[in-house]
Amino acid sequence: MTLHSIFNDNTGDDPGSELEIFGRWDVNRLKFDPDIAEVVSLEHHNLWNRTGDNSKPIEEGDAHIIESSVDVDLFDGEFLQIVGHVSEQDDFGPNDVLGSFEKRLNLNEVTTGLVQIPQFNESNQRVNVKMSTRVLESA
Ligand SMILES: [Ca+2]
Ligand SMILES: [Ca+2]
Ligand SMILES: [Ca+2]
Repeated sequence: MTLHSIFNDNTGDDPGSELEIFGRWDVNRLKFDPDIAEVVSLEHHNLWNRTGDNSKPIEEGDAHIIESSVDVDLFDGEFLQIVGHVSEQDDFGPNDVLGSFEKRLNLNEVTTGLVQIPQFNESNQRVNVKMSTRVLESA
């Protein structure tokens, strides 16, 4: 899995030409444990993590390049979970929550290509998160 970039599609009503972006993106390997009837986490990887006081200014039309990758060995009966959220820092008031994303894929649902992530948007402050999966068949 690779988290490629966060693109500022529109600065909207935010002051200046940049959005001040922060948030977090994680990948987990999960399995349903029938003994306790709960989903348990087998592996956890953080791909990106920035707090509001360390936000990344992104000019409208530009992308913040992240290119953070992780290899996960997924087995039958397990799930790959992608969890992320993106917010926008403001000095003059509460920060803007642009959106969050959560997806669970089983072994058959993981394919090579871009992960379909809806555009994040709050008050016309719009960003696109680009992420992809590459499947390497086991020998
Ligand atoms: Ca804002
Ligand atoms: Ca700004
Ligand atoms: Ca701002």
